[in-house]
Amino acid sequence: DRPNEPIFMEKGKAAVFDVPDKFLTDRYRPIGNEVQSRFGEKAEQRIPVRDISIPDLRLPMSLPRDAQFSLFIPAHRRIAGRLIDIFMGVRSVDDLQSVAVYARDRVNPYLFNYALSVALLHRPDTKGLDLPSFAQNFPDKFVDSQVFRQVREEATVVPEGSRMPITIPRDYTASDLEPEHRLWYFREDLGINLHHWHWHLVYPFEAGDRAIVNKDRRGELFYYMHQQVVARYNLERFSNNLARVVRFNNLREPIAEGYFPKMDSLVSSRAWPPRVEGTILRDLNRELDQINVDVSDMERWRDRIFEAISQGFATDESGNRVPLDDVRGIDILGNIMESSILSPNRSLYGDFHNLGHVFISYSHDPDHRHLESFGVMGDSATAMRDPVFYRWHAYIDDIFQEHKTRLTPYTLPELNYDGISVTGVQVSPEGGRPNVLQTFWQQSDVDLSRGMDFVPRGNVFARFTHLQHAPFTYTINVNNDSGAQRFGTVRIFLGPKTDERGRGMLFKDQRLLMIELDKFIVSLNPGQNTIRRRSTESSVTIPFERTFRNLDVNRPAAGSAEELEFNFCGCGWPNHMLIPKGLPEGMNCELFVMVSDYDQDRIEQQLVGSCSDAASYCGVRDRLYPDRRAVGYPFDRLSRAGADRLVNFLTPNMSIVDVVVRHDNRVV
Ligand code: CUO
Repeated sequence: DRPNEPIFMEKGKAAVFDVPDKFLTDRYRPIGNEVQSRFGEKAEQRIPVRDISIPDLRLPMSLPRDAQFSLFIPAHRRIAGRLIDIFMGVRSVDDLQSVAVYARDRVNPYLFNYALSVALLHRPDTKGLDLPSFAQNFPDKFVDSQVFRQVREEATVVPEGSRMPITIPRDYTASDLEPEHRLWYFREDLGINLHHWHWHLVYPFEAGDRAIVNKDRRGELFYYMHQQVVARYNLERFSNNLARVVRFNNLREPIAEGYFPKMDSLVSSRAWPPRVEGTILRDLNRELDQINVDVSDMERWRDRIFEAISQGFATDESGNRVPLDDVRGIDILGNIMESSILSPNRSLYGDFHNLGHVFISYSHDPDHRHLESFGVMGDSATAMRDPVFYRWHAYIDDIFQEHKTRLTPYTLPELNYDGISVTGVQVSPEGGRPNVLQTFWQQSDVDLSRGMDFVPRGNVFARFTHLQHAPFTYTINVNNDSGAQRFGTVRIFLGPKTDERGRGMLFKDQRLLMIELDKFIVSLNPGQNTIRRRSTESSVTIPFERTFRNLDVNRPAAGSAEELEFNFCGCGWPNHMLIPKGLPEGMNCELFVMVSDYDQDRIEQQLVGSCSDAASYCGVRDRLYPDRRAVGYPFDRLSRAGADRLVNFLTPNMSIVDVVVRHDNRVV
């Protein structure tokens, strides 16, 4: 809580930890003035901290307390890696607590929160601990800064219990003059940004302990999660009469889109810098961040990556060939492009995607002459707010697709499931017509008090508006003619029926716009089977309550097994953003359902109690990715010859149905 405040120490202890003058009340007490204590007698629980010999924190402490912190900056990564190692290395939870208490008052708050979160997620003895929502600790990364003044006013004037939520305006970052602003509800959505921050927390690209990075298929998931983000964004663009996002493939070209975040950092007390329209990337030379890299470095790395793709192999540091084949190729390429420490050759292929974030986020002050920090693209909690995020990732995805289109298309036996046919598909929204999905606006409250420093204490809520849809149920009829019980994986995708000009789409274009809605295993009895599945059960999403975890509705009892599951699993697309907004007159889409052969999909492992309910984009904690197929299957490759449209691609175990997504512009 309250990242900028010191930890309260009982008398005497402060001397041991030696934090001079950090605590306002301590500064006044020696001269005899009575100052109101912020913690005082109201503390319900006092936690004794063991006095241990503290590891060397000089490197983590080299980042100033009031600096911005970004994992995209190589120097910051090294600092974070050191602190993670320290938190991972202490022997017991008690010792971790002592080091954490000590570090909390000395280390930059963003850095501290990140390193401790990674350690708590990865230490075997802390896996059951609750991580508070990041948006509650650092609300400054998620909402309009004007809210904070109102929150403080409310807290000072109104007693707890009578406080009313502060309403965050619906679209505060730009006006209708800016067409890109139509996408505000997607780019600035709390749940989407939390998902992205959490994904990168679960899949860090650098750490002293290689095991933290080396998770099953992490490079492939980097490709897939971001590919799906771009696909989802494009469906939202169609929902706003905008064409597909234009990839940012010429690093010398001015960036047409500007972005003005309207956010202030509560840690650095500085505004997040904006980027004006037409900004050009320039060579970076920032002494403070130890960054000295040219745009031409980026171009060289990109050319080498393209060369590896076209040759079908990368070259490792010893000069050996690393094949980029059908199975492992995409995972290796993901690590090369991102890049992570698993890249076979970082000196050759560089750090293309990460430094793209850095170049863009420093484009307003590339040589630090204005003493400005990075823009929103420099932080995984804020990057998705900026329209250029999608242009950058559209380009990254385009390079991945360069590899994917070179793979052998799936053959009929790789797609079909002998004896199994899908004979009918329907979606039924609650209180609506079949095959018509309904979206609308909803308001939810988030408690900001954890991240803010004010007295008297107590909850203060911010109310914001987000997209929502009527929950729906899939009904899928499957015929099993094999004469025996069989198992299948049901794969459900949604895609646009037509392109931005209203024309039918070729498979090679449409496959890139297919968004995954769900994936689950079914048992099929001989004969007719009817499968029913609710949209809230989606393997892509986490439940609405988990995104807005302070709401207390449906929150499991403290200490219960359900609570552990509830707390672990912050990674996952927010359920309220499962389907695109659609259009008032209805957006025409195609819903695709496939039942694949489970014998070829299966991964042998125990999944119980391991946080597997948003596995499609996030994988499963401490487990293998629970699907043997390439992620994105069957849309990750080109269609077989002669099947240039989705309808020709279908085998008997697949089916499509026309679905309309209709938007009601009211707050319901
Ligand atoms: Cu998630 Cu570029 O990797 O933001």
